[in-house]
Order: sequence, then structure tokens, then C-alpha cells
Amino acid sequence: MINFETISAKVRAGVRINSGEALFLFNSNDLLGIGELAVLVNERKNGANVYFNVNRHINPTNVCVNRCAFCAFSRTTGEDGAYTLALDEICRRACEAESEGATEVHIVGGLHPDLPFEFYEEALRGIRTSAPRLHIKAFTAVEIEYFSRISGLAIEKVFERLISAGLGSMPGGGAEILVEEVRQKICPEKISGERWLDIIRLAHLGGLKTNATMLYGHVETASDRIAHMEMLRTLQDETGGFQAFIPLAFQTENSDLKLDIKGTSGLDDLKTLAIARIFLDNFDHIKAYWIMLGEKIAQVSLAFGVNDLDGTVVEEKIGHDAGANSPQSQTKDGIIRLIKKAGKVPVERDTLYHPIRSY
Ligand code: V47
Ligand code: SF4
Repeated sequence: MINFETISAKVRAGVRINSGEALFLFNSNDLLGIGELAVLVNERKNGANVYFNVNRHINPTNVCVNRCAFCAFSRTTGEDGAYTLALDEICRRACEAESEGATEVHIVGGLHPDLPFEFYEEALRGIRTSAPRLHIKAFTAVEIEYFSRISGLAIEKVFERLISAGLGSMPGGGAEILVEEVRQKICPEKISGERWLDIIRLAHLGGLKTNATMLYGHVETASDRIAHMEMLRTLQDETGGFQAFIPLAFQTENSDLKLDIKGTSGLDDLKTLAIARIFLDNFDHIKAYWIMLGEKIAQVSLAFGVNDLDGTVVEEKIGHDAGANSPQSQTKDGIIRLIKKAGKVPVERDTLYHPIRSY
């Protein structure tokens, strides 16, 4: 029989919990009990350290052929608010980030119907030349698959070309909920969950580290979230290529999903992060993305097993187009303060989790 005591005994003994046990935790209201287990798992992995990195997000275009139902960021060509950055503007923003102390640029965008694959290669080359100290973390598995389609190149070849142009690692977007039935409701044009996993597997085999996200708080059930995490855990057993898991709290404004909800609750956010920390025993890092969570929940999550607070960001469009109340950016001092006030040790890291400096 599943009860909290049997789950707790497993976690304390370092034994992996199964889907049924994770579901028990989602159905439980014992947030503090769940949090205590998550803290235990995290302390074994990361001690009191909480990582952050100084980065800048660049979204080269919001024009996208997919138009996922949940996405408030995307536009159709010619629609009000549609934009595409010129290559020199992309490089200018990267240069500015480097001169302001960033170690990473995070680049994701829409699936543009007219830009050729070479545009993205040139963007990477331009950044590498003009801001050579930056690590370039770019493109979701969804974009990689699109590049393969528009260029006629195999996925492996797309990776080869992007790596030789400067790609250093990949963010975790586009995963949403990997369960097909959910994807049909929220992003029917997007590649399947299975394809997302296949492309990430190829990235890992090609030597790229990636993250994995989970968009939660829309039509999915707790079982869908667990199935999603189980697929990630299985792939991680195989490749070891995931760095961080990042649950993304759904921002509800300007969405075509027309759900009768006003965003996730703080309780759900903390429970989801804590259960992820317990369930994903083969992930080193659970990241709170304060843009979607808000600063306060992101800070409190550090007492629920989270060990990474993302990031300085500078300019954010995806969550803010969907009504996020958080600011657009954080200063490094602001992040350090949030972590210290939570009683943890702030450690600035590079993209691949090498420590740069503790505060
Ligand atoms: O894939 C889109 C999500 C993702 C909304 O890997 C939304 O370090 C909430 O993946 N409400 C892109 N989320 C962002 C992303 C990310 C962010 C920060 C760090 C990392 C990392 C990755 O944003 C998309 C989608 O799942 N998204 N619309 C929305 N309304
Ligand atoms: Fe396009 Fe990504 Fe928005 Fe979907 S989530 S519409 S793929 S930008």
C-alpha cells in the first residue's frame, strides 16, 4: 500500500519513487512533508549552494508557423506586433550582455516561414565573433526539427553545423507536456513528444547538454505531469545529458486556450517543484524560473528542494506577452540577495554549472 511513510522511507534510503507514489504526493496536502523530502534529496546533491547565472535572453523573431494555442508570444507574418531582429541587432544585444558581465545568451524564437537555416548559423557566428566569451545556449528541439525540415539536412547534420558555428548547449523549451493527448489540445502543430525526446537524445549523443522544461497549470492532469517526468527520467538514465529540470507555470493572458483559470497557485508551484526534485533522482538541478513563478514563490521554492534560480534575463517576451507580473530582469545583486535571505549560499555558475564565484 502507498502511504507517506513508505514513500518517505524510500526517499530517505535513496530509492527511486514510482509513478503511483508521485501521484500520491500530488494528491496529498502535506506540502511541508513533501518539501522536507525534497530538501533532503537536494541537500545530498547540492548542499546549501544555490546556483544562478548572469545571462540575457534574445528572441530573434516571434513569427511562428505553429501558433500553439497556449502561446501569447507568437504572431503570423504581417500581424500587428510581429517582429524579426536583424543579425546585427542580435549581435549588438549579445555584445552588450557580455560587456555587462553576462556569461550566457539564451536564444529561442518562433518558426519563421521565410528565414533560411543560414540565418541562424550566421547569428551564432556573429555572436561568437563579436562576444567571444559568451556561451551560446540556443534553440529548442522544436526549432532544431524545423531547421532540419527547411534545410533538408538530417538532424545530426543540423547539430554539426550549429556546433561548428558556436552552439554550446540547448535550453529545455518545447517539451510542454510530452503526453500526446495533451499536445493535441494545446499545441497540435508542434512535433510530437516522442520526436522531442528523439531530438534531445541526438543532441546528447552529439555532445550537447540540454535542459528540460514542463509547461504546467493548463489542461493537464497530475498523471500527465508524472508521465512527462517519467519520460525525461528514462531518457536521462540513457544519456545523462540533461542538466536542469524547469517547471514553467502557465501564464494565462492572451492565450487561445480560453481556460477559466487565473494561473497556478503558489501551493501547486511549490508542490510541483518539490515532487520534481524527489521524482527526478537522476537530475542534478531543479531550476525555479522566477519570470513565470514571481520572485516570492521562486525564493520560497529554495526551501522546497530547488537549487537554481534563473537568471538575470534582461528582456523577456514569452511570459510577459502572456501577462506575467514579474519584472523583465533581475540584477545580479538582486538575485544574490534573494538567495542569501533564504539562508543559502549564492554561487554564480556558467552554463555548464562550473562555479564562477560564491557570495
Ligand atoms: O517552450 C510559452 C513556455 C517556453 C508560455 O532551458 C510559456 O534554461 C508559461 O523554455 N506561460 C520557452 N510558459 C522558455 C523556456 C525556458 C525558459 C527559461 C529557461 C530555460 C532553460 C528555458 O516557454 C516554451 C513554452 O513551454 N511558454 N508560453 C506561457 N504563456
Ligand atoms: Fe511557436 Fe514556440 Fe509559440 Fe509554439 S510556443 S507558437 S512553437 S513560438
